[in-house]
Amino acid sequence: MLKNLKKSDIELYNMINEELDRQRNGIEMIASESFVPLEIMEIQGSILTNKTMEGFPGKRYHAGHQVIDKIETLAIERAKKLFGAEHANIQPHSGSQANQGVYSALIKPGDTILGMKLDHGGHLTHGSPVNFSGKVYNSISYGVNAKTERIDYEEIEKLAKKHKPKIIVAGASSYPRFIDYEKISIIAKNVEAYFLVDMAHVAGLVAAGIHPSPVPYADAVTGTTTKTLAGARGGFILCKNEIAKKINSAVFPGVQGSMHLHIMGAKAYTFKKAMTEEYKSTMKQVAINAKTLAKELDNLGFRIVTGGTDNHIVMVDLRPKKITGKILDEALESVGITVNKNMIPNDPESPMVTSGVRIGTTAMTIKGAKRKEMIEIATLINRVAENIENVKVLENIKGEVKILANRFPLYKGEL
Ligand code: DSN
Repeated sequence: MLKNLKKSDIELYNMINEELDRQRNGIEMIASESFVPLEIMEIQGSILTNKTMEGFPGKRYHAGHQVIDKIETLAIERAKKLFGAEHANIQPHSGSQANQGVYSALIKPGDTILGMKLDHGGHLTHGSPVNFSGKVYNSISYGVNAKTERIDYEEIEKLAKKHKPKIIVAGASSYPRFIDYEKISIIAKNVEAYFLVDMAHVAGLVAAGIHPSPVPYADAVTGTTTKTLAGARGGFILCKNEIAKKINSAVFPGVQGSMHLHIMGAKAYTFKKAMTEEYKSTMKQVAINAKTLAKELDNLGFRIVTGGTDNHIVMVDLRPKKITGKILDEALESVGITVNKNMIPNDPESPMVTSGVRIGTTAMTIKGAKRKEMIEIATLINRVAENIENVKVLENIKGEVKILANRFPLYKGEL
């Protein structure tokens, strides 16, 4: 795929190959990652990248839009069909920009938004003080119940009544359980707030019918075509027809200028692929694998946040093993297992240290891993956790990781 680059920039070519080796020989368990089909890389590397285009199909600011109009319409229609949505905007460059688009379509700077706390599982763009969402808007946050570690719907209702937010946001980046979208939509309706669901992490599971869909309940739903959708690197917005015009003009010209047409083409393919039986059965396996991994880690003495998982995420509390997220994250990386340190609810450690790690099963499931491998991976993780300073044991585990990873060749003979 990179034969021309090899001739003109060997330094960069070698770096990309170094990363390919890492992806091939390691066990990838970052919850927001996946391995994309070759078609996605073909489209993202296609001549679509040459075109500049602003506006929407039939209403453009640059000439030469006939084919692009057809491709964007194809992506929009597929997204609507896949999720049963009235309207789709597939232009956001990322999930963050999709959220920015929805906020700027529906509310004004200084208005109140109510979203999930970042350290309880939310996302930066749901009102974190270090993000535009917490700087531009008056951000109030809800969290999880201290005992159950599940979303505290009573707290959402109390905060909504007290602060009268203009938008209530549901969705998370490190929450392993289903979210009751209907319940939050009723709370939003009662305080006359818009209801935004950011389903970036679970969009693929929603598409496959493994996870409840927020589409019937939310005014707007944002997502990414990466993560569980396992396709193009970008964002999208679904909404009711009633606010479609506002959403479109908030994305362009409100938040973005010209579109990324190579990514838009890849989004059209992502939505088609997500309608296939093959994709649905992979997503089913993603959820089975996450449940298996959670159960095995629990058996091995880790504490699983909320006691299990409904999606692709396993949140692990490391305190029973007397290590931090930072320590385990680094030790796992040294043997080729990639996870990320992550705050757990009411974490006594700082975000750079943390008491937990977040583990996701999407990428390895796409490679072909099943329950058997999840049991092996849990054992490997436990051996690393119990031998953090034993260089010899870690070296042996590194070899075992490579053997396991290579049972599922990535793009073998295809690149
Ligand atoms: N939100 C980040 C994550 O979940 O890893 C990246 O999208």
